[in-house]
Amino acid sequence: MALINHARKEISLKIVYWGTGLGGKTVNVMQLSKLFGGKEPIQLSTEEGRTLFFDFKPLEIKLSNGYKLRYSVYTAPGQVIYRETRKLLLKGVDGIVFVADSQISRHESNIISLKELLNEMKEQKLSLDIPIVFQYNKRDLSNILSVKILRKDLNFLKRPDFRAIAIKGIGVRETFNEVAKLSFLRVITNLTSFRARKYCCVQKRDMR
Ligand SMILES: Nc1nc2c(ncn2[C@@H]2O[C@H](COP(=O)(O)OP(=O)(O)OP(=O)(O)O)[C@@H](O)[C@H]2O)c(=O)[nH]1
Ligand SMILES: [Mg+2]
Repeated sequence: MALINHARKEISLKIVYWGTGLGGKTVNVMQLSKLFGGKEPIQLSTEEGRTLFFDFKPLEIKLSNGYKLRYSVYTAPGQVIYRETRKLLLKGVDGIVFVADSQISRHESNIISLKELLNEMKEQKLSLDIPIVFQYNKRDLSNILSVKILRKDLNFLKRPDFRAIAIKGIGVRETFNEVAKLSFLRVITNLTSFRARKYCCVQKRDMR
């Protein structure tokens, strides 16, 4: 859930990169660091470079009204055994990037990972309006599925999607920009309708 601090003029949002093991989530976050600069990502990984708990990257964007948008970007470890860690990482999420591995051999794992995400969102009663952006990664490899098939099998909710070669930084910025924009807009929309509801309640009370 977004944290809004009007005194400090800060809005903090949590973004989680989710997807099957070795799909390219950590590479995305490392590329974000190159693209946006700022503090180096914090990595908690095994010796082989597999994410153990999460990777974390803070990002800051200044708005024209003087407010700062702070994004806390996490990757959820993709290996099957880290299910409990993934669950924890979804708490308070404002936007999700689902990184799919385009390789034919990883298709089943993508589907399992997506099912787990949707189940988990349901279990944790996370709102269905939380933005999910799809990224079809590893488009540089030869043994990959067409985007048409990936869309049909994974992105049946028809959310925004992007092709990527994360290792070369291709599609990384576009994917992040989209989830950053959508999660921010959702917070603003919810805030506005909350204020409107509050105003309506006051009006009704005054009319009694
Ligand atoms: N060819 C190719 N390889 C990629 C691409 N993106 C990532 N990789 C490689 O895929 C492997 C796994 O990438 P990671 O970013 O560590 O994957 P992950 O999703 O974080 O994996 P877990 O932490 O185990 O869940 C690494 O060897 C990367 O170099 C890509 O676009 N193309
Ligand atoms: Mg990783």
